[in-house]
Amino acid sequence: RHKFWETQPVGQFKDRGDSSLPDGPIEPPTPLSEVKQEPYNLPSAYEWITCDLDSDEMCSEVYNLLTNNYVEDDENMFRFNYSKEFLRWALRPPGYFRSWHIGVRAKSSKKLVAFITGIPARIRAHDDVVNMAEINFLCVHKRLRSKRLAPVMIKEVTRRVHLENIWQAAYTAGVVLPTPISTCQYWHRSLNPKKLIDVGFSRLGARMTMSRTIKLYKLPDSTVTEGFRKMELHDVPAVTRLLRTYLNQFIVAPDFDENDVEHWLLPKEDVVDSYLVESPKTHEITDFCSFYTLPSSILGSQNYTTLKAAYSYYNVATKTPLLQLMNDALIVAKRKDYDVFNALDVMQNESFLKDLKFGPGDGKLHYYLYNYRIRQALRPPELGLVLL
Ligand code: NHW
Ligand code: EN5
Repeated sequence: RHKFWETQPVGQFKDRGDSSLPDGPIEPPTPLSEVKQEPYNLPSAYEWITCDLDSDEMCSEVYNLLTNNYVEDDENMFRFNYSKEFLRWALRPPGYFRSWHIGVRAKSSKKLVAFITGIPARIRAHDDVVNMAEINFLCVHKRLRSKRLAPVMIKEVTRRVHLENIWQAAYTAGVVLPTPISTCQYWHRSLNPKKLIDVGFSRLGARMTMSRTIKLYKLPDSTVTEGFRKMELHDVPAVTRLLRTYLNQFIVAPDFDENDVEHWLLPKEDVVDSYLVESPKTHEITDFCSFYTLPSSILGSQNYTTLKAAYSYYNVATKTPLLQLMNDALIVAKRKDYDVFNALDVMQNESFLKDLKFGPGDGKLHYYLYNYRIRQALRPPELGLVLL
């Protein structure tokens, strides 16, 4: 069934539920001197490159490959359109390795035809904080599909991760592979229902008119929570404390320090938005919410080319009800002209999805760990991790 994945240190379908196998690393690290020193072989027409994202030219090549060849929905109506600024942010967190930004080029034309990336992250599973790679942006040009290039890309990124003495990884995918640690559901909250219906992202409900639908999804112009404001640099220590305490309750979650929070959560225009609640009396930071910006190209519309989507990121409510905090996040997103607000059913998101008029999407997201077994699959509310 899975000629490649059967050879890898990942949970195998046949071992599911086998309680004789312990949680934790599947295989031990090998001495660095035993890690293969040369890159894996590619078909002879292609060569490996390390992508320097400082270079605008390289960044544009990556952007163009992904814009034309990255993830689509199951009916090929929309394709993720990560911006260049987003890619730079996503791929250069604290301690990143340039060698983990891997491209494949055609030798003759020099065209970029495939890509895969890793970034370092500390991820906690139960009480074990593990240095991992987060793997993302695996992409093979449409013309080169089904030629078993993906396994070579995955083996090469694995080799380069091993060279940094890191032996575990986390990744998500829309497809089922051996073996998800959790399977989550996408939910969508219409902000601009007319456009969403026009482009086929959503449909007019039964016995609904356009004007009733627009009214249903209407939001106030301003937020309601007192002390709600944009996060600033001086908030990093307080937000880090809030987030660390919150993430402790989940079985799998990132272990963020102040540097991580500054990188991942400090607002960056059209990339990541973060808001918090500062108590008007005590100036304490009591609540926090964030979303990232990931537009999709609309593949078949006469009237529109892109769908502007916000994706729920990390949210923490200690004083303000989470429902009210997220309603304020919707209000902000609407004011900033997003068409839709997306969220997974991870963490405590289920507590607001239905009340805030999110509806389930047709997409699922499967979470995976490489070389780390978790015997029992997690329910989405036990998961405290959001990948980009
Ligand atoms: S998920 C998004 C992945 N990208 C896309 O969907 C973009 C559009 N599709 C494509 O570009 C987020 C191609 O279809 C791709 C596959 C490149 C997906 N993950 O070359 P072949 C991520 O980036 C397996 C893992 O012929 P292709 C996460 C498939 O099961 N494996 O296929 C990435 C089969 O193996 P099997 C995937 O269609 C995580 C083999 O690839 C996969 O031309 C990577 C077929 O290869 C996927 N999304 O290219 C793993 N899709 O055993 C990281 C297919 O079943 C692991 N496959 O025969 C950790 C590494 C680091 C460890 C460090 C210690
Ligand atoms: C790695 N970082 O399928 C990510 N999206 O539901 C890679 N559906 O947008 C893995 N098909 O349901 C990504 N509208 C896996 C996801 C790939 C993209 C994907 C789904 C998630 C999606 C939309 C559009 C469907 C178009 C036809 C969808 C319904 C919205 C509706 C709004 C009103 C209330 C009910 C729901």
